[in-house]
Amino acid sequence: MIQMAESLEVTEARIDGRPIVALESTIITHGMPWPQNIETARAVEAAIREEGAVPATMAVIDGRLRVGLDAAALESFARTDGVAKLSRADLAACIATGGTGATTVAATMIAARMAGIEVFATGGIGGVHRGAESSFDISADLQELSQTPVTVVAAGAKAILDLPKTYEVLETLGVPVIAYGSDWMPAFWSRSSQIPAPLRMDDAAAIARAHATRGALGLSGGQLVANPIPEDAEISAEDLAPVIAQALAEAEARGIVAKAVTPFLLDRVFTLTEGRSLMANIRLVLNNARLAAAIARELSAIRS
Ligand code: PSU
Repeated sequence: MIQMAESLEVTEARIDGRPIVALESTIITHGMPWPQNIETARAVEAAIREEGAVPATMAVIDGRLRVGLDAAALESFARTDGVAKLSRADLAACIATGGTGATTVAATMIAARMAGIEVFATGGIGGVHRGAESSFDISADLQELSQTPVTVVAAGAKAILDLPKTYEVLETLGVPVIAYGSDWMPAFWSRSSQIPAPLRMDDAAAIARAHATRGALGLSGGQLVANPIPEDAEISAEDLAPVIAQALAEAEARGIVAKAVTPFLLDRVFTLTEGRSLMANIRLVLNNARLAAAIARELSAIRS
């Protein structure tokens, strides 16, 4: 049996039938530097509570799958160096060997499904890396969205990726990609990618109904809700293009591959934008957390 350890707050919310929003932990350990990582993790949890839902940050600590971390566990996790990055392929091995690891989008979806949580907020999902036609580097997040019934709220896929190919793969996998309040797909740090949105919805209730309807139809998999970064926080795609190109060239020159690619690129973009990318990343995660809480509230109303 898998030992899932729930935080008191999550257990109480479950008993009271209050909405719960899952959060991932790779963004804390691999996506942002200390101390902005813990500050963001706390602010995201607070935003979800303000919106009337309860946060459940997922992680594996000493072989236990944690659903919701208390303040002390969150801080010690954020301070720990060298934590493993867990996706679908390594989640079981980490639990079985008593290890400690941070959950990516894919692993967080698996944990959320086990815990009965249907809505999850993050910054940006993984996707098809640029040059994937030779490297074959495609994030396991995409497959997970096609298998696991969790609605994931993100600012689209990260702009370091090949966005057109990422959305092609999601289409092939039958994943609903819903832009929130926009006809265009967002591009993580920028509001628009110039890629038309496959679906558009303008309110949380519609997104919750679409989630519940997929379940009623017996369709496997979740939904990707792509929520554009707030206007006053965005970095223009023109400003970012040369930065991303330089970061990608450096990754190639240094032979960075597999799981190390995304954290390396995010770190280089942070340095090359003198921290602006991190400020934007924090704002978009907060924005996603609020929308996810609203969707979770609507879904709880449907379920009750
Ligand atoms: N959102 C962010 N920063 C991040 C991530 C999401 O704002 O670092 C993480 C998520 O855990 C996602 C991972 O699953 O990046 C993608 O990694 P990869 O490309 O190796 O699949």
